[in-house]
Amino acid sequence: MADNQNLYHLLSTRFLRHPEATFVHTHDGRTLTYADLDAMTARFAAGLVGIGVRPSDRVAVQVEKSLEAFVLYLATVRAGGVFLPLNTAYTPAEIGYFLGDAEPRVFVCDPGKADGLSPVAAGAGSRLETLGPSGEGSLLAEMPGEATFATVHRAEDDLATILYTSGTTGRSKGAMTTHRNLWSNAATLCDYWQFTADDVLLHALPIFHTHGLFTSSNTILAAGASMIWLPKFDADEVVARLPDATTMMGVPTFYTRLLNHSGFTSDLVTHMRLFVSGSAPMLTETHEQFRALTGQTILERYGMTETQMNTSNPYDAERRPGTVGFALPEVEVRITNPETAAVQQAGDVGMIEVRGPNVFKGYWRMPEKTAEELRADGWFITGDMGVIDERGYVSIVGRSKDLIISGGYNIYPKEIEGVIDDLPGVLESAVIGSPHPDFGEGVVAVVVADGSVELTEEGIVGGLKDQLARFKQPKRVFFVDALPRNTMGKVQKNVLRDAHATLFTG
Ligand code: MLC
Ligand code: AMP
Repeated sequence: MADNQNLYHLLSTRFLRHPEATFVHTHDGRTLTYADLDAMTARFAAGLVGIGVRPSDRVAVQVEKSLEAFVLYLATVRAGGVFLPLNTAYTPAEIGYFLGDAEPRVFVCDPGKADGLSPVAAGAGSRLETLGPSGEGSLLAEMPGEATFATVHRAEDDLATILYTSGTTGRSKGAMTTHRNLWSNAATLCDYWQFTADDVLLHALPIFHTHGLFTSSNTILAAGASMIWLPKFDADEVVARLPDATTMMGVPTFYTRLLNHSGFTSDLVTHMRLFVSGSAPMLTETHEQFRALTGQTILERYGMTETQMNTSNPYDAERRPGTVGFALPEVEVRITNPETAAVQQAGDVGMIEVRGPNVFKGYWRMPEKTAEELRADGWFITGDMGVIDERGYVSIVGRSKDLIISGGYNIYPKEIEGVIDDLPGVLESAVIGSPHPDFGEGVVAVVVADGSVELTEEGIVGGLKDQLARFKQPKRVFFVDALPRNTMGKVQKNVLRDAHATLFTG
């Protein structure tokens, strides 16, 4: 049999070189070594097998960030299962779709949400377990006090995780990521960003997305480095813990909030080795403010759920604001004409396509969607428009997909419009993103009434409450007599964007 390609096996081969080294400091004062981590993942993996998780079974999880939640990810992978994390903001209606589509063996939710979610889990044939932020709930009672566990053998192309990403049309798609995908990106980023066992990452990202779960954490595990584990981004807490860290990764909102914090001074960060930003465009102005205050240049990189990290500004050479740097080692990036698929020259704007060991396997149970976006020869069509300059720096100049990125979360207007259009009294709607000083973009809905019921801004937002996660709900709603359309009948969102361009920025 070929060597075990299980991500956990590959990571632990590295981090167990120094089992006594610190893996994590939690916000509530716990410290774990890598030996502790290995023992804990063994217990959790044995417990998961005990409750029926077999290789390739999905384990879906919607819980608050905690050390136990992170160990659940590693243990699922160690047991050969497929980890499926879900945003804590999703409503039961949204969760119902994911569970119905993925049919997980086990669904773990917060104890406080169990009553509402138990019919949803039952409907999908999933066993329900609970896990709270302090380890409370039913799940840990299933874990043996001690266990040895032989990491389940996996081939490199076997699935390790599924992360759902919304679509520009219709249903959310489960991006299937393999052990090889995760391992290659972890090993590459560890080298490219020069992580060593001496690093301490301040981890304030959520762990239900690529950025917090893979890009940050797997890179640390590959380096045998340590983390300061915060439950969420809180600027006061980050300022208090930065002196103990050497590096931080975040979305642009983290950095704009830090720049607005009076305690964030250059003295606080002179010892820091690296600040990384991604998941959303960082304004050049933010890059410049950060550099002026701290003397450090944020390293911006570009990734996505389907591919993890694609490009990065260099560690040692010039980091150029407004660009996302070079294709990572082993990753190919090209620009194509969106209509003809012809490969463009340096300097020409077009569709960004990506190929490499980081590119996912396809969308769960959606072969047609997979074929639309993933070419047979391995190139993934990202939906981002970009340009590569003579020196190889990639810049993202727009998106061909109708997408809003708010505080690093992707929001697909189509999904919001569908729910608004179903509200009584609505004829149609258009959802756009407007520049927002905190979130980068803020969601705005423009609604046309059908005259049957009187509509108000509060009424529209209230009508979405049970159906859409709060972060997706419009921050403002406007009413118009008709949506602007071009001669083809297509809604002119650019006209609406222009009309509301300074809504949040004054
Ligand atoms: C919270 N709210 C948001 C929001 N986050 N609204 C819009 N966009 C967001 N991102 C709303 C809440 O619903 C609430 O509304 C109010 O803001 C305050 O909520 P909160 O929970 O206190 O917010 P806060 O903790 O301040 O969260 C903001 C944030 C968080 C920016 C810290 O959103 C965050 O951690 N974002 C990171 C997302 C991320 O990890 N993305 C990576 C995707 S991977 P109200 O009205 O009820 O008060 C990817 C690939 C790659 O893209 O390249 O990395
Ligand atoms: P997601 O589907 O949540 O993984 O989001 C991926 C999308 O985020 C990409 O397709 C880009 O549109 C966007 N993105 C990620 N990093 C950056 C960045 N540094 N600059 C601009 N956009 C980015």
